[in-house]
Amino acid sequence: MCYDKGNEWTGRRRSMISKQSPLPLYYQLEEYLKQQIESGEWKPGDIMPSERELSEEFRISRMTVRQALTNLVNKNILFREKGRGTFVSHRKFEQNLQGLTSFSEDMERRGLASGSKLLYFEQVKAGDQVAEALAISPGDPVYKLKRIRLADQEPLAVETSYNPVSLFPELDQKIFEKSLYHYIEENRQMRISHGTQTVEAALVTDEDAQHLMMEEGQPVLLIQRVTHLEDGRPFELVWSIYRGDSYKYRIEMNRR
Ligand code: 16G
Repeated sequence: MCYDKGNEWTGRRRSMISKQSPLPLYYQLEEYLKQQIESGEWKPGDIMPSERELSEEFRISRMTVRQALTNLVNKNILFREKGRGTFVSHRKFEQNLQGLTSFSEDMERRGLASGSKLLYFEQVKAGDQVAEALAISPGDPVYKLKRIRLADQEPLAVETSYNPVSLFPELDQKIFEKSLYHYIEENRQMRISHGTQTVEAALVTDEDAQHLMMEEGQPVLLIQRVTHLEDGRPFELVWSIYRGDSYKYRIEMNRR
């Protein structure tokens, strides 16, 4: 992290906190630090200056600094590690629960480059659960694949999908290295219409922790989706595991 950027910067920073302002000092510092993080000056994983450094830097009490840092920790913008210090948290992507979008579309909307790393791609016989979700018979062939979904090269999710071979006999791994939804709608000219999704909390497995560059046992969001074509046929059953520190869902609610 570029904490010490020389005297000019130090002076500019100090002037961000004004004792003349009607706003409380902790709040001014909190807003200032938040803005530095949002602008990318401090990046996820960066260590924050210590309370002592900040209090000397901004000429405010350590109590005030502590309050600003604690508020940012409570908002998950920063996190503390015992004996190590305070760090900038990973960006949390907010995902609206209305609308049926693909990972590629979600990333594009955020101005990020979406990517996929295919871990495996194979044809297997559908088990009972998969067959039921995809409205096929047990034993029917399905594609089974697992891919790491990347946002600007950073792993954000791991997805395990099942797709009926009968619907797409020609699918190959190249399609999953890009966008499945794009392929279905643009190349196959089929219409994706609706889906059902559940979201639950889980702890990451050792294997997925490695894919997502997380510590094992950390929280993740486990999302299961079944998606249908316009004629009602289900074309995918997907389990997505999103980093708990990177993703949150937003639900708009109307009372009536
Ligand atoms: C999203 C979907 C997943 C779908 C994929 C298609 C969730 C939780 N899951 O990741 O079900 O298969 O998008 O993405 O949103 P693609 O078109 O980029 O391949």
